[in-house]
Amino acid sequence: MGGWKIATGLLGKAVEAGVSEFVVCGGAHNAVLLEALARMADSVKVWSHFEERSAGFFALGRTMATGRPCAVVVTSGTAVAELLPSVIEAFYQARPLVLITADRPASFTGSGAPQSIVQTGIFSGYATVDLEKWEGKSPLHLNVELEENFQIENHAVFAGLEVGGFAVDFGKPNVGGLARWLRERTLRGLVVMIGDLEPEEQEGVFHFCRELGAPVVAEATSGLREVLKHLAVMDEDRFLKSKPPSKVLRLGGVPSGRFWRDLESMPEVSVWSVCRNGLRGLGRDAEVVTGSLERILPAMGEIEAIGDTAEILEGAKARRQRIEEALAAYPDSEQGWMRTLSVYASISSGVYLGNSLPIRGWNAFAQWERPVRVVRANRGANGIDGQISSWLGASADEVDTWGIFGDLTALYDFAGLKMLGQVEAKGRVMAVINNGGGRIFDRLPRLATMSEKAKSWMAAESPVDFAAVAKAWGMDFLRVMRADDLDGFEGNDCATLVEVVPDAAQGLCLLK
Ligand SMILES: Cc1ncc(C[n+]2csc(CCOP(=O)(O)OP(=O)(O)O)c2C)c(N)n1
Repeated sequence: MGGWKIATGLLGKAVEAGVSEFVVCGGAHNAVLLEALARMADSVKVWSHFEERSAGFFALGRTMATGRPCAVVVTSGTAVAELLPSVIEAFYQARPLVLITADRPASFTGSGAPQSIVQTGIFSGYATVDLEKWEGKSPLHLNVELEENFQIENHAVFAGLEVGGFAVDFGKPNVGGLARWLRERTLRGLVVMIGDLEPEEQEGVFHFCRELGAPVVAEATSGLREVLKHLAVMDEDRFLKSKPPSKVLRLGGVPSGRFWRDLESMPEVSVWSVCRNGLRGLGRDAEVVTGSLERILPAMGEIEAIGDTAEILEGAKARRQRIEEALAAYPDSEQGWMRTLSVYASISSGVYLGNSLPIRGWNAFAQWERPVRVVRANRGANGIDGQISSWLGASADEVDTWGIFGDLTALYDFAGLKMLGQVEAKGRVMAVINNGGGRIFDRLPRLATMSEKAKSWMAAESPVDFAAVAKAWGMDFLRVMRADDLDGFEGNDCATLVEVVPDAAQGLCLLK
């Protein structure tokens, strides 16, 4: 069969399986796929990139925004290998990222010919290769052998092709077991931890938590942090470690906070998770109910309110007060900056948090008054790669949208800024917290025992002129050090890079 027929046939199948957006990175070996896509451009959306690692993450961002499959189309060789990080992230987030990779004809495989590597199965268990059995809730790899030369045979191959739906079947989750476990009374009670939620899951989880009345740790990415404020534990990492509950119910993605990790060494705490990817998120024993929350929670029937939570919630008020006082005293600390940025971002259309420290900072220090429903992050495998791209993909159509990134995290993905030319730029703000490298490691207890040399390798300080980066990509630029430097700030018609330089000394005072 000619290359044209193979290419159009494959793209047609992808469309039938529900793919309506493609991110293309060109090369000689996938040129036929690009040409075929150019001829179907009215029925599908095509984004164009040059760097495959970023493109994979941009496509992942699109799946976050639309809930539908998005494909990335790349040439052969290491271009395919560049997709591995986004495939892994998509696997753990249970997102339908589709990899369409051009391969050389079979005779080239393993021959050492240019740009010929072994591509079949390169993503191992992270991507299925069987389109027929694919359920649309994980990565799919379509590797296709193509000749370099092709002849265009039929201009209207895609006429009448409908974008398919994709059915998700979660099988039979153990809802009865979960309901019984919830009803069991225990000495030290229950805490609900809520991670990333899909937009359609938020409403049900909100009502469930309100009826249950148990103390809650709601991550920003749940979209429920502010509306469940009256149940919030506050300063939970410290508090829950000192007074662990008997039971933890996790809803949605894996929580970012310290206490979730502490659960590894607390086998006496019984943990149940309800999540889409069916992974328990802990190395130790724990129960999992697999499925989307809007399906599982109603199946549990009536929810009985949990009693005796007054002590925890009363204590939470005092803990909240302490945090407010510290933020008022040290507004230019990194924590103070998270508060300030959250006030601006809370009147935007949504915010993306690029790495662990901004996520934890937002969870603990962001404003509590205005509900922020759209808070996104990549928490599948917690990589700091591809973050700018995921943000741009997830918010591509949105005006007034914010992304907050660590300086090292931003550095990983400058190539991702290429997409600024194709996404909505109005009011877009990329805030970079420039604290001189990976400061999250300052909190590692074992750091105290390490040599100065090794510590400097951990932080990986890399002086970067962010003004020059902004200029290179046509962004406005602003550098701020004191909280009031941002007074009166409004987004522009083009994207703005805001470099935030927190006061490290204030941060140290605040943490005391
Ligand atoms: C791809 C990848 N490499 C390394 C890590 C380990 N890691 C986690 S956080 C971090 C440092 C992040 O630094 P920065 O973006 O400056 O943020 P900060 O911690 O200072 O907020 C590193 C290297 C990772 N998560 N992902």
